[in-house]
Amino acid sequence: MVTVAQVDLGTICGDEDDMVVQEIDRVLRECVLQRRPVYIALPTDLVDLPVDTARLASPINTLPAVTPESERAEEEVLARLLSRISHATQPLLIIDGFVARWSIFSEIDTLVRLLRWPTTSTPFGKSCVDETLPNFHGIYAGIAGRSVYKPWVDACDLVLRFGGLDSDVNTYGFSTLPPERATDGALPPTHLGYPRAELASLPPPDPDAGIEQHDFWRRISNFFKEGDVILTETGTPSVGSREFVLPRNARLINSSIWLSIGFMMAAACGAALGVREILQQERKDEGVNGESSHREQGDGQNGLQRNGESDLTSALNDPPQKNVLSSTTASGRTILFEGDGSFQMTAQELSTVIWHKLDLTLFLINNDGYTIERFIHGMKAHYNDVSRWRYLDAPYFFGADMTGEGEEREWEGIEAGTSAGDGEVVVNGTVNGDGGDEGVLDVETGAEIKGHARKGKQTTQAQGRRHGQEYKIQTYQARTWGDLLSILDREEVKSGKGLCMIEVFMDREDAPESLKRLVANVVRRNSGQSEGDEWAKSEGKVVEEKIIKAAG
Ligand SMILES: Cc1ncc(C[n+]2csc(CCOP(=O)(O)OP(=O)(O)O)c2C)c(N)n1
Repeated sequence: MVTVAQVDLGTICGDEDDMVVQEIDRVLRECVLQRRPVYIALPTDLVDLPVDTARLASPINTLPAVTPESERAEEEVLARLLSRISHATQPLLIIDGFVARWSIFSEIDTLVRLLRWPTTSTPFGKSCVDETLPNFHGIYAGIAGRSVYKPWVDACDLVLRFGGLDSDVNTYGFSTLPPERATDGALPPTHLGYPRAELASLPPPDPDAGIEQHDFWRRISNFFKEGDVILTETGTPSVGSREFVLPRNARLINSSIWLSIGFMMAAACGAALGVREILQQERKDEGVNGESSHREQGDGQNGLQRNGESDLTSALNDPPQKNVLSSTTASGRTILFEGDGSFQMTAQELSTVIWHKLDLTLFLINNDGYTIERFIHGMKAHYNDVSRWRYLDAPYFFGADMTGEGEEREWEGIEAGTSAGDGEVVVNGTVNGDGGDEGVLDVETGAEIKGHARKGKQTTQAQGRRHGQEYKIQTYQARTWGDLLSILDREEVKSGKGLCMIEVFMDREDAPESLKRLVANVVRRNSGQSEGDEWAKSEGKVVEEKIIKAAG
């Protein structure tokens, strides 16, 4: 059953209107209490039924029912737990995603600080633990993670997991579920890695280098601010985002169970609308209280600059993460990482974003098709290819007014362009590394006149207007780290205001390391070989050593 409570109001007789409102309250209570969907069937002939409004005066009781039995059971569990906690010699905390659904960020934060145990997260639980804390060691990825991590976790004598979701994706093929019995014997080394310190010690990227999956996801963390809402679409963005190093009170939304591609584009609309409402509430409150609220932004930095041990430790003194994003914690930015294949499923939601003038920063990962699927099955298979869209033209198509005052359009760096006469340029360009794109472009607009030409690099800025209100549209393309860093350095991009689309080109056969490991392990398992140990000898081990070395 998908829903946790149901009622068909059509089965209640028309004159029992009190029963109708009681039933609605009962179902809504379960919805809030269990944080799960419910179902209310409302027949059209009941819509106009007058009901007594007296019940609206008192809020629905959403506290769980407490009985003497439940209290006794709670005490017993607590006593057992406390005894295990005080006797644990190699304990671990795993913070999973239902922590977000139950809004217990602050409670979890307090526990993590008090215990100071090694703490890890899961794909679904990403952002549920304050990643600035010194005892945070990134996501535990089981057979897809670092070779040192799994044996260490398997040797733990106590693993406490909060908000667990046991889907295959969230548990890396069930390989992260704690073993049933503790293991005795010599303990393996405890170097689980410190993502924040590793990010800080990465040397700057070569500006001329192409953008690759192995370090893009970690490096892009420098763009994040406290209180950002970040969404990552199923595909390499979702897998890659497990490498993010998040500031405090950032919220990461991904799918770790159903994985329908295109979902995040629509979800980003909802998230951006929610962020706007939170901020509008702030303005209303200011009006009521006559005082201006200020953002709780900690040290005023994005929290990523911390790297030394003492700096990391000082994070313990910072205020805990908030249970609910509020006008004082939300940055106002909604940031979506979306693959080109996924974007093609629900691109029309961009129209909704534009229509409602939502603030959205959209990183469109253009790797020419279904890359994650290529790795799973059919690296060169045609069914993993998609049509090559001109993604940055989408705002025009979906109704953005780009003709208003203050428009500024530039077409930069048309590759190997030679003049082909009045206002035209011949292009011998390379798109997605496969070369050979040729054609003629209009030099003013970048529009294709003949052949299959693409713009080398397109930068568009427009101050559109709709119903008299300004709504900024920006579009950019990044093929190298130099391109990307200069885009991210622009104040108007950092602000997160309006719609900002950044098309990031990556190789079609490139994937995050953990995806490569997972696939390699699954292939090995399917062919009857053992998991894990084999991996240590393979290419992934070399990459892992490089990361650890870079982090000192
Ligand atoms: C509705 C739906 N159709 C198909 C799939 C299978 N699927 C999972 S990921 C993926 C490809 C995603 O491609 P893209 O968004 O371009 O991301 P990439 O991995 O290439 O970066 C597909 C087709 C799915 N999960 N959901």
